[in-house]
Amino acid sequence: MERKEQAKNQLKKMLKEMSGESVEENIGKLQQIMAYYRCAILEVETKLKVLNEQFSLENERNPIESIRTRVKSPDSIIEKLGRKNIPISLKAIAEDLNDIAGVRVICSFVDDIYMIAESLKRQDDIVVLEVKDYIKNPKPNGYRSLHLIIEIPIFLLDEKKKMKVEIQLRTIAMEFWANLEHKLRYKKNLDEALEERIAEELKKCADMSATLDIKMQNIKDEIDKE
Ligand code: 0O2
Repeated sequence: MERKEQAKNQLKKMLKEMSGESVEENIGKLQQIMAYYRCAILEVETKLKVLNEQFSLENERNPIESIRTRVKSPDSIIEKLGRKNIPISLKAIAEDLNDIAGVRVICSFVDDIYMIAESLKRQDDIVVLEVKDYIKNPKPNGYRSLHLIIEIPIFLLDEKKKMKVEIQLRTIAMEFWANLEHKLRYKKNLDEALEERIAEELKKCADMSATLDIKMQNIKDEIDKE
């Protein structure tokens, strides 16, 4: 099925599952909320590009390797609300999920992650609602990243709206591991023993990637001292 068609069907499915509200009433409102999230992503992306530009002017290198953005898919919204036992509604989509708008920032070095995060936190139109530091405290499976949930204003024709955006900051090594782990997690129907062994192997890979990040950071620090 074509991607556009698939997205439309997912959207219809979500609207049908909204209790007590008709599809016709909701479609416009839902499209509007999603557009607001897309605007919030644009704001955050611009801020990140400005920081990257300024830093590279002063230091002759880019701390940000790449930026990826996404608005959460309807299927993923349904799955997450289900996981959190929250009934599907427009209110839940507007207020209860923190990561409908997602921005992923891939940095060169671990220090760059904290430098970019601190810089964003200092901006006076951003409110940091939550910080999850899975770099200092990795998840038991080895997942590492710095997550910020922020609130950022978007300026519309005649109003200002505060939107939540999840920013995930990671190094290239963290991104490599998280992407492969994510893909492997979707391989279902593995027998229990094999699943356990794979989890152990993935944890070892996560530890290796953490060591690699430390080594690369140390090399950079040594060169910077010269
Ligand atoms: P997707 O498809 O990436 O959107 P919260 O959002 O705070 O209410 P949650 O989901 O437990 O609750 O938050 P957390 O732990 O900060 O994780 C949010 C996101 O981080 C996930 O979004 C993933 O993108 C990523 N993530 C977290 N743990 C892992 C992990 O073990 N492996 C990988 N590969 N990614 C992880 P979603 O909604 O799960 O998925």
